[in-house]
Amino acid sequence: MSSITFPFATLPRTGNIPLTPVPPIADADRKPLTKKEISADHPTWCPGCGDFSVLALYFRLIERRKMWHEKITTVAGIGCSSRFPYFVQGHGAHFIHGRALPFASGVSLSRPDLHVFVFGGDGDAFSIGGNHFTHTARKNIKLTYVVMDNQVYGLTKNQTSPTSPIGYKSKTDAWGSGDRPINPVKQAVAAGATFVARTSAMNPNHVLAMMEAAMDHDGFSFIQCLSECVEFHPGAFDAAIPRKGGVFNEVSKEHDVTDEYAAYKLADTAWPGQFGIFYKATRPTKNGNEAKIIADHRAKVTGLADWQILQKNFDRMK
Ligand SMILES: Cc1ncc(C[n+]2csc(CCOP(=O)(O)OP(=O)(O)O)c2C)c(N)n1
Ligand code: SF4
Ligand SMILES: [Mg+2]
Repeated sequence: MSSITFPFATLPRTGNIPLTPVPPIADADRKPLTKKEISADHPTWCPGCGDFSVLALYFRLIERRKMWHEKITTVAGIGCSSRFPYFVQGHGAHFIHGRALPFASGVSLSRPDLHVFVFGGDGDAFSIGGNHFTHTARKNIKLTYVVMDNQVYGLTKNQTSPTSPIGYKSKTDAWGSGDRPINPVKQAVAAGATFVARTSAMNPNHVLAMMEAAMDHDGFSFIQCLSECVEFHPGAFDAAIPRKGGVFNEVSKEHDVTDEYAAYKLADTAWPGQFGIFYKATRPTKNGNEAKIIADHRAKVTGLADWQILQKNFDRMK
């Protein structure tokens, strides 16, 4: 048997080599991450799937806004759309079906300095994750949630989703769905989301503008992004695509985004509806509330390390 020579075996053993300190680079001098640096595996979506566009725009957002790896977290649940974090070279998690928001809430509350982005599908958000959607919205946790709404369960190959239109034929409704679909914008406004927008993956500039506005919002920002499933629900959004004879109606500049009832009414516009920011409000965030509780408490117990404060709390609960 021939012997294998490990190349480093010939290097002299030097013990602990002191590292040369590297001066930190000021943010202003750092180059933005490029698509090459932030993209991971080749996306495994079907050719033509609307989700490709959302991913490409997320990369553009990261580059445009000069966000670096240590400042972004990308979280998702389970579904075709929720494969998103696999394709992002960065911190994040492809979590449990419907549980992306609780996970992301923990990240946001413990690291309020991060931009937390959550991506997922209509099933993930409004079926199994429906309760989490409501509570994350009402608690106004600072994160951006982009629901890639294809009006179907794509990953599991064509079941009716909470946003499927009446009459939609699927494996679970062979004769056509008879259930009234939920309206994601109304759902978000009613739950207490403080930023609510609607866009379409077929309009890249608009998606980017909505993502930028959402990430700049201090609170729970929600975007319903129509994203076509070309495999199981092709043509679902043609009515909003001008080159297919549809109309992309943007929310009028006269719309008062602070008026909750106006947002609700606007969300009832006949299909394919309107696109833009429906609602935006300034309300205390859970991040802010918790930071205050922590600061007040720390002020009362000066001289103690965080672990000692925790220990004291546990002792008090005995
Ligand atoms: C707890 C649990 N229940 C059910 C499933 C099966 N499942 C995986 S994805 C999915 C629905 C996906 O639909 P959606 O969230 O709309 O994402 P899409 O695939 O359409 O992007 C379901 C029911 C699962 N993975 N885990
Ligand atoms: S099944 Fe539909 S949602 Fe899933 S990757 Fe294919 S086109 Fe996209
Ligand atoms: Mg879906």
